[in-house]
Amino acid sequence: MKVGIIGGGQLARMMIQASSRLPLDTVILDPKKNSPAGLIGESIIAELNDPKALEELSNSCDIITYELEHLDLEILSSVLDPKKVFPNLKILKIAQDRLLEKKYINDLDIDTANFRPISSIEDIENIQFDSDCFLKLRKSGFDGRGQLKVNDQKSLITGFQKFECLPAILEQCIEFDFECSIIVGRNKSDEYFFYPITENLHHNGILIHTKLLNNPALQKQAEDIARKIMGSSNYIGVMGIEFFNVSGNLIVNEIAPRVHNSGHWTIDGANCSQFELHLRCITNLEIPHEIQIQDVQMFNILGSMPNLASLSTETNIFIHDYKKSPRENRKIGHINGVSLNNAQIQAIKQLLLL
Ligand code: AIR
Repeated sequence: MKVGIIGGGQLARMMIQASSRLPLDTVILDPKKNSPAGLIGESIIAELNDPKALEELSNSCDIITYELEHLDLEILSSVLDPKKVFPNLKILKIAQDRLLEKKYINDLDIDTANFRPISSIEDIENIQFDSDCFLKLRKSGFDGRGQLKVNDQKSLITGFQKFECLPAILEQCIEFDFECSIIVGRNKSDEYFFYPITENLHHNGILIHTKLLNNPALQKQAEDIARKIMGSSNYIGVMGIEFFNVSGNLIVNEIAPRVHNSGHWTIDGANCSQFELHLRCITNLEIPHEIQIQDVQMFNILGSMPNLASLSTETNIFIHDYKKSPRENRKIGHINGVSLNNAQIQAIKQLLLL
């Protein structure tokens, strides 16, 4: 069986690495010859929305998945056989658009931050601010891009103009205790595999550190929310759901219809990584019925690769280099540490300037 992956970034790279344990072949579609995934696997080199290349991918594969959500849905729908695409294009459409996403989640009786659509300067005229808000582009923003904090009409108008008056939402800032997420897989037989929720620390909207949360009450809430979202959308594959924890109540921040950065710890800390789980779910390979988890944490490497030689001899520290060129704040690798001692945590934080 062959799986086609749209996109050749680090998420595709880690899926290819996981596929070596499975009876599967993979091919990616990416415009760059030396994309992180293209460096280790077969690729079709073309733009992600090139209809001919998508058709080639579709014809040569039994199953199609994607590793980023900012894709041209019209082209995907016209070229790909929807029976082959997982997660389905309906949930991709929702996850691509912050307004549709929030409405979808609220319609399931799940809480999000309060929001309102902003499509024109007129929409801003009657807005009264009683707290800080975020102006967020409806489409194409991730890792803190396409977001601005605003606290009055003037800053909102300036922000909206900075975003070229593109469709946006105004979202109330949530005063949370901490941010957390769950990674969940669901297969075609409606079986679920839940990882433990993790607490996530962000810097300027970019994830920097993830550690396991042992909190049965929050875990149950997160699993219930995941079941509602994934069951109602007939979701097949792995999904990441990000939350704000407000006094023990989980509020959904956003969903990712793919493997997710806050699940990278699963490579070295679980019996089945999120990448393997995703491939198993979408190809109908059996998924594990029991979960075995180690005490693991994950640190993102942003910008450029520091000299990590001092860590490479530690047998409980695993360095993952995506082989990307350096760029400010770019996710270029991560470190997983199993049962780290305090000295090791300090050493990692120092090397990564955290
Ligand atoms: N990605 C997808 N959605 C969010 C993220 N972080 C991953 C995918 C994608 C890559 O980040 O693997 O291909 C793009 O990273 P960059 O640094 O090239 O923008």
